[in-house]
Amino acid sequence: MNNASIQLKIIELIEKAGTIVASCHMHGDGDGVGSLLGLQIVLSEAGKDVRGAMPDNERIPPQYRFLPGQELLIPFSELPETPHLFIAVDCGNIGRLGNLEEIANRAGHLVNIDHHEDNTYFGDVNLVDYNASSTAEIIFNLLKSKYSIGKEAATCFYTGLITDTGRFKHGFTTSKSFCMAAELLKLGVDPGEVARKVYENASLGYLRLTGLVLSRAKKLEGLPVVYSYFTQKDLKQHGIPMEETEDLIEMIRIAREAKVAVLFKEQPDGRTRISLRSRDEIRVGDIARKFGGGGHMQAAGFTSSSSLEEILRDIGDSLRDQVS
Ligand SMILES: [Mn+2]
Repeated sequence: MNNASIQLKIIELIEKAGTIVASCHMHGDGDGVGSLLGLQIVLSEAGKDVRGAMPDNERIPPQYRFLPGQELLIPFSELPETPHLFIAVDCGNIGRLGNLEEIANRAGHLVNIDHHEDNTYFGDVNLVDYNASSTAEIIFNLLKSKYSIGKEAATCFYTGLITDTGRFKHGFTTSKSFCMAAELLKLGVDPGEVARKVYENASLGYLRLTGLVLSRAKKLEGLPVVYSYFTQKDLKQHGIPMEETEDLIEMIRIAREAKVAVLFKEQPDGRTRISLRSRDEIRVGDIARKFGGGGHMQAAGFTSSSSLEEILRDIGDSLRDQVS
């Protein structure tokens, strides 16, 4: 099936469904949360019984709490056990749905809408476009063919678009991304307001944590890698929840020496979450997958129980394979 017929199939499933459950991936980012909330607003306004939920009842990261539609989100305990339709957005694989995976598996139909290169096509219907800037772009194009989209949903999709493109600078930022932005602005989006809410909304504690992480930044001997770390103790000391650290790696990747930026985040269970960013031809997505993680070619991550030194050595070895 080509994308146009897949779109038609999904609209048909939405139109036929009694109850719909929708979710994004765990540790929701601007694209996941924006796509989910936008989808939920549009379908609710169209009279559909759609219930959006966050995996594992996670809270939405603070920089996205200005987005409309959050009052419509439903806690796990109140979700239907077997919805007619489950829509997973921005999820590379079904495990990314956390505790919602079981509901997705029981649903009459499972629709997978995503743009990750490592998507496993876990749905009965899969609308996956690796060349899309964001899942928000795919969902906006899907929904506008059938439903009306107002300022609130447009603001959600715009947030997905600007965060996943890194404000129109990462790969897959194309003329289509700018055309979509123009369409969303015509629907009433205030780009200044969204940018202020998402990017100029840090707490003082976050600034201090950023300072600490930057002061620890080091270059890996002989390789274009700059890395740093933070611990659970650092988070506690500065009063920062883990979900607020999603963009911290962006400060490391701007180093001229950093073709690869690595941030080690100590998890509550003692393991380490490793965030990776790259530029030029370096594919950190391959490295993350090698160690059981996933993501995009130039923005990926994995979790490990090894020490920081061991992980750095593994990353260095994998990188040498790519560079040589
Ligand atoms: Mn995305």
